[in-house]
Amino acid sequence: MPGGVDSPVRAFKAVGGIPPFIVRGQGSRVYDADGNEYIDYVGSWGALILGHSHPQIVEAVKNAAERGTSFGAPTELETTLAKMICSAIPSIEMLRFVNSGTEATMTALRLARAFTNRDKIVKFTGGYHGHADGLLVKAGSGMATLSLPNSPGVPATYAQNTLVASYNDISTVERLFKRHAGEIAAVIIEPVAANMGVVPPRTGFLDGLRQLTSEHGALLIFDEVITGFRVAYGSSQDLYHITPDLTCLGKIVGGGLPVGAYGGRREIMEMVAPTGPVYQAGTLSGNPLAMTAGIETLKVLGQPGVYERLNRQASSLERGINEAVASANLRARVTRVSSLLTVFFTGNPVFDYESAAGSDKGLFAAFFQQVLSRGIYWPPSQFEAAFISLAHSDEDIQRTVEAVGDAFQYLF
Ligand code: KE4
Repeated sequence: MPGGVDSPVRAFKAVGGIPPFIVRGQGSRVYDADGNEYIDYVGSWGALILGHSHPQIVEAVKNAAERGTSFGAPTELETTLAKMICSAIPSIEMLRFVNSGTEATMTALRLARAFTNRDKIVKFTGGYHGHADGLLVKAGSGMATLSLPNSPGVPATYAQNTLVASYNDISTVERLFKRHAGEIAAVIIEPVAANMGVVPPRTGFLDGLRQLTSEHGALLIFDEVITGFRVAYGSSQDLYHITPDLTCLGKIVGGGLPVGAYGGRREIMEMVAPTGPVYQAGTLSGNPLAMTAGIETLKVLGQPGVYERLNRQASSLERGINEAVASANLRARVTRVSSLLTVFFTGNPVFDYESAAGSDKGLFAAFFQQVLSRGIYWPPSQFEAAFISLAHSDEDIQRTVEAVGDAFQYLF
């Protein structure tokens, strides 16, 4: 297996050392093959917002498995989860389940091109939307981690239809619409950037995108694979009061099993086969186990007080780390949106990929190794988000703050 992993970021190339091989997860903890225990802030890259092996999910998935793992035929489970998502996110009038966030964004772009009859799309430097060919242009996440701004193997003909703007700079989008009037099918954005590290949208930025895309007959696609059901039950579009034309989901809606979804305005979604000509299919799409895990996850997230608790825990972690930064007199800063946060090792403000990339990645790597040795499993890249789950206790947060403080004292 290339790098011994099934996804590049897991190989720890950016932070050094051999990654622990995980054998079990329970609540906020993961355990490796050498018997070490860690407080986990990766949480399967955000999917496990309830924590590992949540009893309600495990029980439901076990029962579902006894009834069969996949049929390749319609089931009521898919409709149930679809209805839960549509009622949580009103801009999604119809949706289709797929097996990953990549499939969701790839299909959303195909659909946008078919609906508008245009070829070009706009993404943002440092935005990551999965590994579909046309999106591996100046991408974030693992590509930024490995300093691979673009990927070989993507034909120039694909890449030339992907235009790149700067996150939080609406003028760079305006210029693209002026230069390519009538050619842009869609703008795809992570409403809260999380694949350059966590970078919140500046006031007015998302509104500006909504206005520009509407004026120019282009679709606005919110890639909420990370932020969907993470930053609020209604996702980013509820938090920032923006209505996109299409939304992509993943991670949380699968409750730890492989799921992606794309959805939006009915008139657009009805173009998807078999009701329309835009083809997309999948053997295991909407499979009973993933649907069951998703349904149980959203049942828990829909309960009162859940997001208040997530945000409270994340806020106390942010406060504790900021205090540790101050007492170590460090050039570092924490950015946080709800229960997503990143520690950037820079003294400058971070508002886009360039400023995020100005962080000291060597310091980040040293920080990562120090907290790992103190039992904290932090995301192994400066360009990723740390995820707080409902399972992270006050004691977990306190222990993490102490470990971070000790690491800073040791390092600086
Ligand atoms: P997947 O194909 O990995 O399920 O989803 C792709 C994707 C799409 N959109 C956004 C905003 C995403 O963050 C992702 C995937 N996220 C990364 C972590 N930043 C997955 C972890 C990995 O690549 O191993």
